[in-house]
Amino acid sequence: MASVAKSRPKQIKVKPLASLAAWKQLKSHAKEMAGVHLRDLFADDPQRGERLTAEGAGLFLDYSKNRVKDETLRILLALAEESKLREHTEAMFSGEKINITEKRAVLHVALRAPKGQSIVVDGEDVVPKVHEVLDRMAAFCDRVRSGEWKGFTDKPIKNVVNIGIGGSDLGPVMAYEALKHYSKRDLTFRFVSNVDSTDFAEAVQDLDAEETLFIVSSKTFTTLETMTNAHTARTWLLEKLGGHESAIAKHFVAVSTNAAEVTKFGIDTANMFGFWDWVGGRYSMDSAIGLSTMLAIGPENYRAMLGGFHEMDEHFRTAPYEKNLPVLLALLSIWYTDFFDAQTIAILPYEQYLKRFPAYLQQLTMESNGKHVTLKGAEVRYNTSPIYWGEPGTNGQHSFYQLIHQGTRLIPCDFIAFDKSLNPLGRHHDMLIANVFAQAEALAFGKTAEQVKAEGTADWLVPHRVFEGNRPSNVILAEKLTPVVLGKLVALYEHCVFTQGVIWQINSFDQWGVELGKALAQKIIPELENAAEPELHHDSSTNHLIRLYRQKK
Ligand code: G6Q
Repeated sequence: MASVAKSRPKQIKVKPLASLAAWKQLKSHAKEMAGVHLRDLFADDPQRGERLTAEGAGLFLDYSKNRVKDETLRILLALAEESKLREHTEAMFSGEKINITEKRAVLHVALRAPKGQSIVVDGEDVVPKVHEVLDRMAAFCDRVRSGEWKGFTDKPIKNVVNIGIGGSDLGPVMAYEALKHYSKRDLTFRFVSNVDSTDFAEAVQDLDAEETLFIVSSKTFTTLETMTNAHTARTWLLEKLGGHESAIAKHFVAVSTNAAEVTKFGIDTANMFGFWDWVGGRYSMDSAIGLSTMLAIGPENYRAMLGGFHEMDEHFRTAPYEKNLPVLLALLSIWYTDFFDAQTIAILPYEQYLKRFPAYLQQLTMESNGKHVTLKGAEVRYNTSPIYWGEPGTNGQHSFYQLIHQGTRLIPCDFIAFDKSLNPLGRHHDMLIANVFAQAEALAFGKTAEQVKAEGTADWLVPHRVFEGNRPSNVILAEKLTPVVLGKLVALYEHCVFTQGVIWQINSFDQWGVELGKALAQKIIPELENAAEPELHHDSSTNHLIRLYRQKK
């Protein structure tokens, strides 16, 4: 846990959100927009589908199927200005300690800053340090990928197991899956995160220890799940390799900020790749936490991915807000969350390789902006982060899309699709993309009772077959899923989350909400394990559950 400031550090001065002129205008404007249908908005403006689009860093955004008029956009953009988004953005990019509750800079943008750029934190330029680690990672990856790095029995590495959780797992898993097309296929990758022993057991059950490399990824190197799994991996490896402690150095490397704990574990710090406290866990997939990604796709592709991140950083920082993709996405999400009472946003990638992207975004969005107090510590009087969720298309269409089309809730959707498939096969890609466009069209325009009747539907059946439409969506298009494009997509949502946080006036960079459960688990572990019946001081339900488990285990 970070050191905590005694008094609240200075912040950029902004009036409380509810008292901003734009916020008040949005309140009354929302009443006006409640009855406006997308059918009419499109009918009134034949150019709408071309006009309400934006392009940034090579990504194309069609946001025309949102329940907005020009006036809505004008006020939303004014809200960004009134919230001093520019000033906040500069504060982040220049390394100010904007994570005030942990007294830390928030500098994931430095992880992809090109050589020669300078970003100073506490009097030190961090960009050269970033590149030094990247160079060390590249040299290591080259050795493993070429077979030069040998295990204890002199065999080259064939299997890589990343052990980490949360920010030290979700990014690596997502990126590995997303970029599998570019990966070295004779290396097997596994990811172990859960403290449930099944996760580890299944990950290694068919692996040869002599050819296996474990990456212990943990910023703090104290996380319960990761350290438990790392010790289990250590025992597993030693058992298989005749108990020789010296095997550890050949089969374990670490990614961490905590050199002391890494050494205690037995990993040589020569095989440790560092990062810094200004990289938040959920913003760390492009730090050394991406070591498994680099091993999979190679240093060149990895650097290309960083280039994609950086391009989106520059777009976010410099593009006017009316053409700024992260800002537009954020403003639209706030519009629905706070003025239409939308509880969730669906992320629907029409690209099989992005199957873990929604899960990755769940942490990025909800751990960042699932907050109930402002930076000043006041209870918020509006909704903050919606629930993000999703599955890749077209699978979702055969399950939960029913609710999105005809249910009682408003669920804004982000469709993500690509002009080209990485595995073109016959007509598959046209069919896939036809489904993206069809879903967005169906959600927006629906099907009226008259249309249903005109198809000869029996009167009693008509209501069941009506689609009311007016359900908003964004369509994000890119050429094809490359490392560069993945970097852009992740940075797009990172800056969207940042913009949301600035407007909601919350700290997007701490996560105190995960602490209480962790602390209670530490208390309960000995109560489950002690041979003697422990004295329990929980509530009656927790006490009862503990006793039952002890009887039955
Ligand atoms: C992310 C969170 C959290 C963190 C994990 C793993 O922003 O802080 O998900 O990444 O708890 O932490 P360690 O990397 O320290 O093991």
